[in-house]
Amino acid sequence: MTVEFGTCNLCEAMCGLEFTVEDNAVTSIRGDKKDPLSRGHICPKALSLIDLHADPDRLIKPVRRTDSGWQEIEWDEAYRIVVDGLVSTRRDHGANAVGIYQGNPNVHSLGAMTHGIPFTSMLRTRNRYSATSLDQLPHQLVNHLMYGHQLVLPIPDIDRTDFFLVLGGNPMASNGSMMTVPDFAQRVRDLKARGGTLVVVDPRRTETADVADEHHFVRPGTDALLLLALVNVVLETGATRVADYVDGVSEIASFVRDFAPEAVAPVVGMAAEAITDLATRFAGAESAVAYGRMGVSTQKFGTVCQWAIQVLNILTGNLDRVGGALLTDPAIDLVERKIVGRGHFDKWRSRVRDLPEFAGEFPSSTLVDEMTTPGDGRIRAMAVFSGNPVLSMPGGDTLDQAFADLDFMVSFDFYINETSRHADVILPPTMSLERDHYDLIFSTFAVRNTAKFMPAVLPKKPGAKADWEIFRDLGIRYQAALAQSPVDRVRRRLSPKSVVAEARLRLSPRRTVDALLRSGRKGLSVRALSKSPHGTDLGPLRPGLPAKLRTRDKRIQLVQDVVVGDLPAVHDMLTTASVPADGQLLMIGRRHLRSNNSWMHNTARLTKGKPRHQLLAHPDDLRARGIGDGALVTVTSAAGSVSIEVLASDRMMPGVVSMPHGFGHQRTGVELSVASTVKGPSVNDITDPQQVDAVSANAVLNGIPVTIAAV
Ligand SMILES: Nc1nc2c(c(=O)[nH]1)N[C@H]1C(S)=C(S)[C@@H](COP(=O)(O)OP(=O)(O)OC[C@H]3O[C@@H](n4cnc5c(=O)[nH]c(N)nc54)[C@H](O)[C@@H]3O)O[C@H]1N2
Ligand SMILES: Nc1nc2c(c(=O)[nH]1)N[C@H]1C(S)=C(S)[C@@H](COP(=O)(O)OP(=O)(O)OC[C@H]3O[C@@H](n4cnc5c(=O)[nH]c(N)nc54)[C@H](O)[C@@H]3O)O[C@H]1N2
Ligand code: SF4
Ligand SMILES: [Mo]
Repeated sequence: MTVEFGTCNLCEAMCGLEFTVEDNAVTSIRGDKKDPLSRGHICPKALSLIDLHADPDRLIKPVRRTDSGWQEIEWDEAYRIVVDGLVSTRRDHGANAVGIYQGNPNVHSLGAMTHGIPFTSMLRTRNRYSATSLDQLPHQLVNHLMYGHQLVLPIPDIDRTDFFLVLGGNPMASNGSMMTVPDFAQRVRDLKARGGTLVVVDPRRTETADVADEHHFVRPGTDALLLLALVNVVLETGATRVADYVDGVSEIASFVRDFAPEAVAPVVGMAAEAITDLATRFAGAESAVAYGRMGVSTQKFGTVCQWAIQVLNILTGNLDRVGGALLTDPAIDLVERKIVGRGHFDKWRSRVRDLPEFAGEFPSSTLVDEMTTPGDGRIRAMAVFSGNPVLSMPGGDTLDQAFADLDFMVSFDFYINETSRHADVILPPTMSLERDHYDLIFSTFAVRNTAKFMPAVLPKKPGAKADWEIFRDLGIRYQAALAQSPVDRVRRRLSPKSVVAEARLRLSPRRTVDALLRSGRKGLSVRALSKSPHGTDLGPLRPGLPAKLRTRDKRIQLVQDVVVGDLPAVHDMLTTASVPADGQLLMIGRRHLRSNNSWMHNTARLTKGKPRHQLLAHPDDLRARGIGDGALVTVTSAAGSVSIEVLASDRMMPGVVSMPHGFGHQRTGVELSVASTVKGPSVNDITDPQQVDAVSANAVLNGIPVTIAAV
């Protein structure tokens, strides 16, 4: 028996874990009390790493879809089929005929970062999609515009703040996002113990609202009004503390003049006095920070919301203040080292709906159009990397059919899921206990600077490959096949860039991380980090502006034309019928501690307990429709309808219903050995791919008008 230490990669919190290993198996997992960031915190998901490792349904070797079912094949054969499929599609229909989707777990895997990215760039397609545009695209766009780089993200200094305002985030269930914050609960207890205040704004009284000092309901999709009103009060009362590297304050004052608390209150659903009071306390606090997550990103005015949050923090002097929002100093600085580019916006547009790219990706809400609309440039083949678009993207039903209609498809996944079931070949990587880990991404978003290198805890199963090995093998074969392709057009595209990419593929993630650490400022290395298996503490976040700005003039311009161009539409909510039509309700999403997006439903240990898929609705809304608690209802939106049980809950704002995403597993006939108790339809059969944030084209997953009726 040995005891090993490492990091959980299942969500953004980066919890330190202590593993007991016996006979090549992990027999117990505990929170690592000595981890300087997570300090022993752990959630129920971490334990299910044991189940994932042992899961008989997990693929170890590649499988091919045949008329008589799935067939296990050797890696060489799988590579040959995949290279053939990708190269022939590119040869016959052009590089853009191959689409790619990079799902959420990509950013949680070191190998997918170091090797998946060079591999996907070899495909040279403009049809790139990812979970970004179902999620945090407005954050990245606002960072890019205001701070000059998509990853220059100010992080709430939760451990020192006096006033924490959370809009549309539920870290008690999600464990934090765009803010790596393990043990949120303890951090909130500490905040309160030092006399600080936590305020939550959410259309549902969430688990986070339960631990807050104050919770305000807000009508879904109207946060932009609320935030502009908060800015209005701050400016009207002269409660500003603006740094000298900020431009545009007087213009902002004129933009927000029409958004006084009295004007927005009836639409937002909060009293005008409460809005004024919130703004006054926020601005008057020694330090304060506003933070908004999924609920304010994946809604109609996602970009305006994220922008207004920055404006509020900046005007009140809380950007770059201890206890406000601070930039991080990760050991591997993706921004400073130019490992990730600053991003670009609207350099080109999508074929069917003319939607803007961001950092070379099109919005996921238009993937379905690009797959189904005939014509030059239509997607004929897809490569899906750790994702499940059929359940995670609006228009899931149509996508299901679109995936079935492709000429060729490959999935990189260790499960046959609702999307990969359409693949010609599935390439499964090892799971996290079997691979080295260093968190490149979430170290950049953490509330404290730390660094940890986790060596693989378990050996690979016989015949298995790590994701980086798959990308390496496939990338080299793909390049070779392209070079032999008789089509000149293709050969000319074998640029020196591809040669560099191939060289990068040959370096293991461990060696890549080591090289990056050694060439960094802190004189670290994998060896040095390995001496501190619990993690190396690099200290609290520190102020660093304007030096750390990536804007060309090292200044912050508050007035961003592409964003303020959407303000008239925000203003329209005050005059037009923004409250849904008679009988309509507004639907929002939901996450639970014992769920993880579209997967992990086949671990009995994680999913035990009462069902969690139901539509939550306020008892008054059910009574008004003559619907009993527990009844089966049809939920209908502009995009479609699904049937689901309702659960009466006075935690819901009246007029609002909530349905979680990631369900809908029974639709497909994907059989699991573990009897899954997880039932419920996929909410993305009724979210609408046509509804996007007008600025960024991010998906609208919250604030969807629906009607409900008893079945
Ligand atoms: N309506 C609605 N829709 C939503 C959301 C919402 O709130 N509401 N949330 C959105 C958000 S924020 C996100 S991030 C997306 C997530 O949606 P997706 O990007 O589709 O990601 P997951 O659902 O996490 O799917 C993960 C797949 O990756 C596989 N996987 C897990 N780990 C690995 C690995 O290490 N390697 C490989 N190759 N595969 C792996 C799993 O088996 C699973 O099949 O959903 C979005 N969709
Ligand atoms: N256990 C678990 N943890 C997870 C995940 C998971 O699936 N399960 N997913 C991970 C991923 S991919 C992500 S992106 C993060 C997301 O992290 P969070 O954003 O913290 O998680 P959500 O539960 O989606 O929180 C969104 C909140 O917004 C509220 N909301 C909805 N509409 C509105 C609105 O119009 N205005 C306001 N103010 N609020 C609104 C919802 O009621 C909800 O409470 O969680 C991560 N962590
Ligand atoms: S909170 Fe996230 S990182 Fe921590 S144990 Fe749970 S799933 Fe893992
Ligand atoms: Mo996400």
